[in-house]
Parts: sequence; C-alpha cells; structure tokens
Amino acid sequence: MISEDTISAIATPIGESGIGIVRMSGKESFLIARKIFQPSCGKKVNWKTPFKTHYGWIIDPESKELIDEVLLTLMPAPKSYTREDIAEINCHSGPVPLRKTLRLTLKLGARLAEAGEFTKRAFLNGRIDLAQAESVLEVVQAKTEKSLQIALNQLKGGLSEKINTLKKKMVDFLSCLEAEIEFGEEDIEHLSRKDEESRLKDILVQIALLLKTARRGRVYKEGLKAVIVGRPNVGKSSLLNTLLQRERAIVSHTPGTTRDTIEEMINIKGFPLWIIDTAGLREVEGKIEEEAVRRTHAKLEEANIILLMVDGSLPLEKEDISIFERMEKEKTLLIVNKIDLPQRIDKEKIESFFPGQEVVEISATEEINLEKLKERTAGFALKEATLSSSDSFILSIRQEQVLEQARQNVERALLGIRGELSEELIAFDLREAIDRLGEITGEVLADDILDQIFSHFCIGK
Ligand SMILES: Nc1nc2c(ncn2[C@@H]2O[C@H](COP(=O)(O)OP(=O)(O)OP(=O)(O)O)[C@@H](O)[C@H]2O)c(=O)[nH]1
Ligand SMILES: [Mg+2]
Repeated sequence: MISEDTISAIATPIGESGIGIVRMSGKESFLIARKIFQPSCGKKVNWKTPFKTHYGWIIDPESKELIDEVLLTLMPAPKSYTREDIAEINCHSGPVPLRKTLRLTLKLGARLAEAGEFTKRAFLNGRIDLAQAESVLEVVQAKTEKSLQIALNQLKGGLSEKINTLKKKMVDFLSCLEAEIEFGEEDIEHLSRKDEESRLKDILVQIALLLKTARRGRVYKEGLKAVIVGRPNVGKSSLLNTLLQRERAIVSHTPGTTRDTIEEMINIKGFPLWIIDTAGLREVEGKIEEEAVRRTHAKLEEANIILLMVDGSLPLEKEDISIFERMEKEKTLLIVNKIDLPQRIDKEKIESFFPGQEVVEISATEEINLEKLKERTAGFALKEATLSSSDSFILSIRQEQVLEQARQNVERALLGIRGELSEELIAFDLREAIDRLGEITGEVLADDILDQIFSHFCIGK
C-alpha cells in the first residue's frame, strides 16, 4: 500500500552542527529533488543510478537563490527505509539552510511529515512489523549499551518471533477445536479435555514468561532507583556528587543542608540507575522528625535499593539505630562513610542489625572504594534483572497490556475447559487471545492505535 503523497521533514535535531538532513519519502521525492538540486561543475546526475551520492547545490528554481551546498542521496523503492523512493539531502546543519531546504520541498508538493511517519510507512509498507517499529523508538531512547542491545534485538524481530511462535500454537489448537465444532461427533480424532487443558496451560506458561522477561527488560530501559538515606551530615550529598563526578548537590559541614530530594541518573555497569539524595533524617525530642520521614518515605517506597549511610568517624547514635529499624533489610545496602578519618564507629553493632550482609566502607570525598560500592549496587540491580540481555524484551505499556489481556483470555478458555463449557465458547476466548497477539505485531489494528504509537516519535523518524 504505497502512499499517494510525498512527505518531507528535517530528520536531525535543529541547531548548529556538522550535518543536518532533510529527508523525503514518496512518489514525488526524486522529482522534487531534481527540481531543486544542481550538481556541481555541470556534472550530470543519472537519476536512475540508485544509492549514489551526488555533490551539488540546492537552488530555489523560481528565484534562483542559492540555499546550501549539499550531498544528495537517492534510495529508490523498495530498498529504502520506508520502501518508497527516498531522497536524503545532507545540508550544512544550521537552522536556516535546513528550514529553507525543507520549505522548498513543501512548496514543490511534499507535505510536512507527521511524528514517526517515516517509520509508520515502513510498517504500513510491510518492511517491518509493529513490534519492530516500536523498537525503533527504544533504540533512539536507549540510555545504556544493554538497553540498546535489547532494543536492537527487538528491531531485528526477536520479540515478533516469540509472539508468532506463541500465536501459531494457539492457532493450531483453535483449528482442532473448530474441526470438532464443525464435524461434531463424526469420525475425526477428538482431543481429550485433558489434552486441551495441558495445551492451554503450556500457552499460559509462555505468556507469563514473556511478561516476566518484559518486566525485567524494563529495568534496563527505565532504570532502577537507589535512595541514599541517613542522618544529617553523614555525607549523602557528597556521595551523589562523587558518583555523578560533578557538584550537583550542595555539600556543607552544617547538618541539614539538603532540604529536598535530588534525583540524577548514572550508568552503573550497564544499568541506568537513578540516584536519589534525600534530606537527613534527624531526631527531635527523641523521635525522628516526621516531616522529613514522610518526604523520604515516599522515595523509599519506590526504591529498588536503599543506600543507608552512617558516618564512620563518629560513634553510632540513637538516630542511626532508629533509621536501621525502619528500613526494609532485603533491599538495604549499608555504607560506612568517611573511612579516611579515624574510625569511631562500632562495626560489630552495625553488623548485628544486618546479619550476614557485607558493609561497604567508603570515603565519598576521597573516592575510596567507590568501585566496590558500584559493584555491590549493580549486584542488587542484577537481582532484579537476572536474564542475559538477548533473552530480554522491553515491552511498551501498550504491548504489555495487550499481552496481559491475551493471558486473561487464555485463562478464561482454560476455566471453560475445566467447567466443561462448549467448544464454541472456548474457541471464542482463544480467538480473542489470538487477536490480541496480532495487535502486538500489527496484523490486527485500529487506526487510532497507530496514531497513538507513532505520536511518541519525533518528526523525521
Ligand atoms: N573526611 C570526609 N569528609 C566527608 C566525607 N563525605 C562527606 N564529608 C563531609 O561531611 C560534611 C557533610 O557532607 P554532606 O554530603 O553535605 O552530608 P549530607 O549527608 O548530605 O548532609 P545533609 O544534607 O545535611 O543531610 C561535609 O563537610 C563533607 O565535606 C568523607 O568521605 N570524608
Ligand atoms: Mg545533603
């Protein structure tokens, strides 16, 4: 289904840099390029030679105004990103030449592309399926090498393959059911209810597995949260700054320096990790100040890792202990800071609160043992995402919801079998589930879903 109109957009970010690209896709793109491009030194362009780059100038055909010195690449259908004729003009990247070149293409008959429309065409023209199209966005947004690997695996079709295998199993089963419905008691071989049940169970297990790997994959995409907590002045903000390698938070010797939470992302061993610095928890009249606790509490709730810090140069205080008591032990990593100073802390006492756990001793300002701290933190992160990246997938919220619906449909079919419901009803649920899987790869689709998906892309992608 090749589109009728030709789209055009600036495909690179606007700003001053080396190269900026205006890209056109559609039937008229070569024609428009021909009207505005003049090869240098009177050379001729062979418009039929594909994938050749031509050097020359963009000139307004009406006013003869010189717009930019460019390289023009022609990619004829179907061997292009969209499977349509694509003309890419590499301009000097400045807002003026790019916008002027774009405006010329629009004047000569192209239409401004919508967000994600190039990728949408690649999908509509059958070069990639919807799961692959969505992963283009994941590739662009990947924040670490690992999340990039996962996204690229999806772009290659890894997720689609899994979905299609699952779908085939369901279709096979459905056709057995349908044969039974059609031929009733006649002489075809019937599946026993027990066989039916075990086939559905197998399908359920596989959907559940996919949902689980997707949740883990999300760790690589969205990152984990590590919250630094402790009483005032132990060095929480200093640790944040050292991990970021810049002075993000104000550090001072006055307790109570940090008032609000500060969140920043770093890359720890391939995981995007949000480091959250909090206001010190202090004790007023024998109780931890409730307001600070409340503010920090919300952060602790959503934290995957708690970096609980004490000051090694001072004896343990009641405040430290009441903080210890409030933390979820399984996700807490205990840090003794300021080991560059003479140590006065009672390590045995700390360890009695965290039996069997390693206590990491660091100096935030002198950068001692930071690698070890990163490794231990990554260890926590790994617990959340124990799969190797090639097995992981990042499902978009939409894909996850659709897969969840499919799971519910299969579950209903299974209940139907157990409850001796008619084959028709079971087939109905199964058909629904198959349709849901089709929505992931894009075989079954409503128009507004497409618009919604591609609206997250940038224009020119
Ligand atoms: N010697 C030494 N001093 C440190 C170390 N880490 C932090 N400090 C000092 O301790 C003081 C408090 O540091 P901050 O990072 O502001 O402490 P905080 O925990 O964020 O304090 P609040 O925001 O008040 O809760 C500052 O004077 C830091 O320079 C360390 O590893 N060694
Ligand atoms: Mg602070």
